[in-house]
Amino acid sequence: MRVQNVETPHETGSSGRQSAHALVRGVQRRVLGGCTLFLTVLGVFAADPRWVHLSSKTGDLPVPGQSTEQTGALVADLDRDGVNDFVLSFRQRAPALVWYRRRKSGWDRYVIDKDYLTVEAGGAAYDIDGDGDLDIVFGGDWQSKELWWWENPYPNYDPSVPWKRHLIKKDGATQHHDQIFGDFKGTGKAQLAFWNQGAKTLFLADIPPDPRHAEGWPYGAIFSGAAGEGGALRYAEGIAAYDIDGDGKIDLLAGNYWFKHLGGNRFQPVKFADYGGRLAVGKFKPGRYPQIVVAPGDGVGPLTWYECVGDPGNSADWVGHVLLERMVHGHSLQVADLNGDGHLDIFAAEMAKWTERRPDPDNPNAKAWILYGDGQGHFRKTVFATGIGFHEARVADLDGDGDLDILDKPYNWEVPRVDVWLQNGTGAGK
Ligand SMILES: [Ca+2]
Ligand SMILES: [Ca+2]
Ligand SMILES: [Ca+2]
Ligand SMILES: [Ca+2]
Repeated sequence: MRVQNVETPHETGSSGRQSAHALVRGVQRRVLGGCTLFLTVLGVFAADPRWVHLSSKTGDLPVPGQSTEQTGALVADLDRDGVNDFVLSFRQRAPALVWYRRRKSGWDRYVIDKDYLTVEAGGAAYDIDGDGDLDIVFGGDWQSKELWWWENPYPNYDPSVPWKRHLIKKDGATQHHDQIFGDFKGTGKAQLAFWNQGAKTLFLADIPPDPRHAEGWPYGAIFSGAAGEGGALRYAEGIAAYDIDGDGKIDLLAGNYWFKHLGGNRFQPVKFADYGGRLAVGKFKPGRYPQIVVAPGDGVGPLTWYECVGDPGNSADWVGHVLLERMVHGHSLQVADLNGDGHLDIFAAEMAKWTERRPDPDNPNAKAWILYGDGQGHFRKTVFATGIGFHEARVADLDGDGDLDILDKPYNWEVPRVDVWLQNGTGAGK
């Protein structure tokens, strides 16, 4: 793969910036040059969305809990009323998981797991036990060898009764940052793919026939080794699912690879980028294949999108385009048509704080961007927010009025805290 870059890095004295430059220089080795990054159009755009900002800090939503390390956020319609709800995960203090149930107006907070667990960022939702409601998965962090799922008790949501927690994995190495469900083996039933950073391994687990009574799930490695970490990126992370080669079968992506299924439990890893991170996939321009967006999650580096210019199974045929030269802990990355113009857009945002011991923010001017796509592979960059810490932000319709909203729970910036930006407020009649 190679990367096109349009901006020359500006040197400064900060170590973080130097780290970013190391990454950019790394990808610049493959620079083709002369590419125009952002289509600069002097013309009239459709009005950008108006955002109504709600926060637990101003009493608009219940406070998440007492934990000052908020790790995961997951959007799903848990109560099957057709409107999304969301789950937040924690470590440092109990409870381990809460969910926010969308009401006609506002949210009610319920505890899913009242215990103390060291939950890592990530999370996935799927009807694991096949009873019609979405169950949820989260994994343990560097202190835990465990990966869990929680059984949705629909329709009985008693705030005093937690959901039943089950073990998927209880031994091996620690840290499980990112999971996703998909039928990657083409069996007709989804499997669970998960990173295990302590083992530097990507695993694929089969849902057992009777998951409520299983002691654990059978799982096997499908990839081990480096997957896009290095430079300022601490470990391989990021996971996504999309039909990358257009053969009609869903493919798994993780780190800086996508994985073509060869049969059984065998997959062919195809490197599409030098560096991995948060991953998102979508079609940003016409053509047979989708494109892949990479943001530096727990590290510093560029925001880049990669397109296939030949054979998606050939690493050399993936070409990168740098969208933002430098993101600082760009742990939020979402692809969606935010403004509803029919073209996919990119939401990307930085953390403001991650160091536990320092009281002040590491990155006080943290930025969030929306890059509006034109459907032809060009983007118009806009700043969504400055000075707000984002971590695992999600783009979804959170109030059920048909337009896309934004969910943010910072990791340890001004915590405990959760924020929602509703697009144009909540529509009339909803
Ligand atoms: Ca719901
Ligand atoms: Ca279920
Ligand atoms: Ca759009
Ligand atoms: Ca909405």
